[in-house]
Amino acid sequence: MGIINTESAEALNLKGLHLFHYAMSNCSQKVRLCLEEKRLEWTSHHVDLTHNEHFTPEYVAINPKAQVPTLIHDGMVIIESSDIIDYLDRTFPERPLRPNVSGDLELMYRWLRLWDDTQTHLKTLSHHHLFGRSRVHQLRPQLERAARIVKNDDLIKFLREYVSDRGLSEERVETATEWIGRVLLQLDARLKDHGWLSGDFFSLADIAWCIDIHRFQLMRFPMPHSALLTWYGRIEMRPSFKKMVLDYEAQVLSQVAAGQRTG
Ligand SMILES: N[C@@H](CCC(=O)N[C@@H](CS)C(=O)NCC(=O)O)C(=O)O
Repeated sequence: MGIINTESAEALNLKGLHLFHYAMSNCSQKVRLCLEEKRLEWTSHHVDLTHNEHFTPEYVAINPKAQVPTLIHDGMVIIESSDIIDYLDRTFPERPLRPNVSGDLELMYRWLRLWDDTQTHLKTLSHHHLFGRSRVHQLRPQLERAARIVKNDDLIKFLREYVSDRGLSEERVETATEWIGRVLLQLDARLKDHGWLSGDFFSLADIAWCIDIHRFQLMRFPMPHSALLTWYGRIEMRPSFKKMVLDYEAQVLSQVAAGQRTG
């Protein structure tokens, strides 16, 4: 479980649920969707990745990995989006988002672990196909200063490669493309004869993966998977999806389109 022992007075003093998140971040979208499905009240702290707000000493004191999202519940800091949604569903059992049969529950956790392992590849393809070079200008002057305080070698390595003149390597992009292709087949195979990813109702597994499918659509990743698209179409109609995913990201996307910024 991604609990962080923080000495940040700001974090320790927060009461209730506080989410540090970014509108366009898929990991943040996943947590916002979960909060809304469970009808939980929360306080928003928007961390603008395009302005490197995740690299400020104040934020790094709360989340040393300098990533969003971070949940703070009555002073307790939890990072890692899969751990956060699991925590929310365990702590607030009303409107459960987990199957009650043990085999189905195991399957839900397997889908969440696969989601975690896919994140690095989704990040690669998001930067390659969607964000392009739009973060480079803001990141370059601040990256080495951030590298001195952030405890996240993978993130720093990724961003160094991204801001380099050469950009992300072809090998990285190819590996990500192949990975995602295989994962989409796995998801589609499950959904060919099941309505949901685990058990027989909407669960944390569906929350996590619908967010990534949305991202693949945005980047126009080929998805000729009919069962997967039918399942996604049903989730996209949920009011929670519109409120916590589409409405939040609309503003960022319009700025990307205008060539101003991205995240
Ligand atoms: N395993 C983490 C991954 C978190 C992550 O990758 N967050 C991204 C946004 S989705 C981030 O903060 N990136 C910082 C950056 O790109 O500079 C989780 O699931 O929460």
